[in-house]
Amino acid sequence: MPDGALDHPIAFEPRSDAPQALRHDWTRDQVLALMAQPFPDLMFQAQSTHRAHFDPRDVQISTLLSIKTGGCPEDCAYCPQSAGHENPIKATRLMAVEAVLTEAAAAKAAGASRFCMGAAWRSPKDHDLETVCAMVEGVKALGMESCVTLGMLDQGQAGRLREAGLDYYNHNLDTSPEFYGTIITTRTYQERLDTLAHVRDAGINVCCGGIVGMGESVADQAGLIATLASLPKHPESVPINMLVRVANTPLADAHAVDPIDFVRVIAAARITMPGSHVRLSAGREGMTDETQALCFLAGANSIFYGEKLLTTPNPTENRDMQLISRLGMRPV
Ligand code: SAM
Ligand code: DTB
Ligand code: SF4
Repeated sequence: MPDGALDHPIAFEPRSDAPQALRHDWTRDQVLALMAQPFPDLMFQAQSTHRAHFDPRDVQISTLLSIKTGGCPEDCAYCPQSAGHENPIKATRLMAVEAVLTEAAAAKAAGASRFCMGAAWRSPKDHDLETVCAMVEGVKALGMESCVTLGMLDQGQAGRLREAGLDYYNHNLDTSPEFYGTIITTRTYQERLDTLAHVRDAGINVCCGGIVGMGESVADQAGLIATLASLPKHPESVPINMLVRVANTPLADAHAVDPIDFVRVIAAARITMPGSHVRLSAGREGMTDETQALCFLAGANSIFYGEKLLTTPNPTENRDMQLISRLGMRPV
């Protein structure tokens, strides 16, 4: 342990003021006003909210695996798995259940509590869904939480996944309703909202967030957060991704995001969705430890853990455990 921080844990005392009632009526302008505050005020508000709902030392740890890579018919401009982009990534078939469970067991041994499986589909075919259900059952049997992201679902498919014991379904809104059409044309924002409603109605926890750094305005970032925070129930898990600029995608040359601006988006997610886990998601490989520390201070309390996301690199497990330890935080 680099600094012995975990040898001297601070006692956690929740703030005396009770957690505030959750709001579901955030407007884009209200979120913009939040984000435009002086940084010290924004961070104070985010910290106060975070501490009223969570132990600020805890970082939830999820590991990702791409169970079916590439060859995707959708045209998401950020994504290396779209078959429509130049020199797309090689497409693979759906992995075998046993191979997936071997990876899940390794992730558990490395310290992950949730195993997230992603497939590059527009929506799952029925026979593939059965295979994924067997994976979900196997992950559960290992004593881990399960999450899958398979594209659009109808109500019956969501119900089938719930029956198999699925804990979380990841389906992102990605950006604001206004900016969305410049990023994806093959599926609508409303279709995404419909899938989220099916997942919610099936009784599965919702994991839903978006991406920062695709050329959107601050108003679009606020619009994404306001839309998420105005869902009938807040997503239990809110992944905030910093765009990973992948060669041969239309966003390969997007402008880099100012890390402070990124922290402001994390803080806005924390303040508007106080009881949700906010995940500092893709993009950590290119971030300094100090930027990540600011994200945790702004209320991020979950990460993707393991050297690969779906197709792109993530920090090594060693680097992450050292950072968590240096900050006196702890994986959960
Ligand atoms: N195909 C399914 C779908 O789109 O619903 C599931 C997998 S998809 C890769 C899951 C999410 O990963 C996307 O919605 C997007 O938010 C995120 N993502 C994909 N490529 C990314 C990139 N280059 N940088 C940051 N986030 C990315
Ligand atoms: C999410 O919001 N981020 C993850 C997960 N949900 C599935 C995916 C990030 C993908 C980054 C690009 C890649 O590795 O292909
Ligand atoms: Fe396909 Fe998902 Fe990538 Fe879009 S984000 S191209 S749907 S894998």
